[in-house]
Amino acid sequence: MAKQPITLIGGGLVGALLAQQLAQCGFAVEVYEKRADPRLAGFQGGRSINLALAERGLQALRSAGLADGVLQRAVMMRGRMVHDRDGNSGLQRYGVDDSEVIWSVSRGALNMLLLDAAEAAGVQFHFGQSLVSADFDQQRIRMVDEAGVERSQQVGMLIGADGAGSAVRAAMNAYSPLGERIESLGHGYKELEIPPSSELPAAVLQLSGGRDQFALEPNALHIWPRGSFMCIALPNTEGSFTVTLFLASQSPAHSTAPSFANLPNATAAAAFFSEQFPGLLSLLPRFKEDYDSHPVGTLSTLYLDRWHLDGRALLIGDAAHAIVPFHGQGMNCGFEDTVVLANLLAAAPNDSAEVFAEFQRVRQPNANAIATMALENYLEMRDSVADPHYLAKRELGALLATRAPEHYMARYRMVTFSHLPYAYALERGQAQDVLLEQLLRGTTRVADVDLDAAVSLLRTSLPPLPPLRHG
Ligand code: FAD
Ligand code: E0Q
Repeated sequence: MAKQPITLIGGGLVGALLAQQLAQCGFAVEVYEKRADPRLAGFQGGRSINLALAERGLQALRSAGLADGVLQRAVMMRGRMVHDRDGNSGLQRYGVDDSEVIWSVSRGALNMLLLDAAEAAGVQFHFGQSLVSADFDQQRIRMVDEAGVERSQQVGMLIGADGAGSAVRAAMNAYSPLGERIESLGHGYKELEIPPSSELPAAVLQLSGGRDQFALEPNALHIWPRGSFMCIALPNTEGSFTVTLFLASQSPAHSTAPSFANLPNATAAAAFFSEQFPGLLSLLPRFKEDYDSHPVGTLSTLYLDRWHLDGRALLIGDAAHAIVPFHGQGMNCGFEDTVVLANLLAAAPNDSAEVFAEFQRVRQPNANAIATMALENYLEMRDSVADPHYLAKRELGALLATRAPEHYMARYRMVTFSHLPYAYALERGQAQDVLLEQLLRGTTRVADVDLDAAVSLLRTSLPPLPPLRHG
């Protein structure tokens, strides 16, 4: 029996990678993407926006045969470089050594690589085609192009990889409610840019000698935590950094607390930056232009009761489970989704109802878990990276991980460097945290803890960790 053709909406990161894998499994795949083809001349050279790629995303790229190509265009990040108010900075390693690092990749370059790979695998793309509605009884979709011209198309299996504002989700929800809940964080973000050193005045580069084109340490994710707001910076291959300011959208009524509403333009924001991020501001020669021309992005978590409409339509990636970005896992989670779905569909190509239900059964608990952990990480990033109790727990955890690696692994490492399900990482992290709290009761000095006793307690109270990776 011939395989049902698949229509994918959205040729972003998750859509393009899923399309490539499905085509490799022998499916006929068509992708409709709202934007123009980013590979065409004229679309390159936009602003560089980057993301952190970690083990889960890398594993999905490996299984698609694309990991090496992506890593060639990535910058290694060993840890987070925390910059305090006094201008001091220090590196907190993410993993135990250089085998546990994450990678800064350009969103645009990654998307183009994935589009090339999908096309080479036989996927047919239709760019500049935006889904406007879907008729699930007739199995027809309607699209509109940039000129406003509409077309309609018969579809087999419909998959929505059209991101957090998914039009497929809206159509499914109108046909049969999905139990949608969107929780706004109340904080937004704005992107700015640190150019390569050659574009900065020599005076601000006193401290960056030997780093070649980079104005800051290249192999780190930089973070300037300031309590209720923060900036981060990720390196780009050309020597620039993309900076993101995370800040409350609104302030309480009559309050002058910083927020995007209270800092509507670069003039207002410059004073705020020179007070809160003086060293950083000196590395942002285009601060005014960037601040005034780049939009404020919004941040929310999306929860759905149901991700599919029997066997007719399914949501994947941000369309199903958009999360806040503070663990750097949205794309990684979406990439992990694609491998699970491609494997299920390859095993039962004509039983989409069963496959979609199984996909949701496997992935939804994990999507919920990473949503929770991403929200928790925002608080951790903003405040506790400098809190003595937090630092003591971190230090004790690191000692336990060295002494009993089969029994202890920091939650951050399980999320970032293992293939253990996110739901497992959340649950195990809670159990480990209870133990650390118990061991540190009444002290913030790790030296006060009897390590031999701590290790025995760990071994008797928690089972060994499962194998960390597969495949
Ligand atoms: P998208 O990337 O949003 O792609 C959706 C695609 O669908 C787009 O190409 C869009 O044009 C298209 N589309 C939309 N509507 C239609 C329509 N009606 N018809 C046709 N096509 C349509 N994740 C990480 O793993 N690491 C990070 O460091 C990280 N940092 C982040 C920082 C910020 C500030 C934000 C906001 C997110 C970050 N993420 C990160 C999350 C990551 O960006 C998303 O999880 C990821 O892009 C999801 O991919 P997607 O393909 O599902 O959706
Ligand atoms: C990572 C890597 C946008 C963003 C992406 C990230 C991370 C952070 C803070 C942010 C989390 C961390 N982190 O450093 O703990 O590990 O991707 Cl804000």
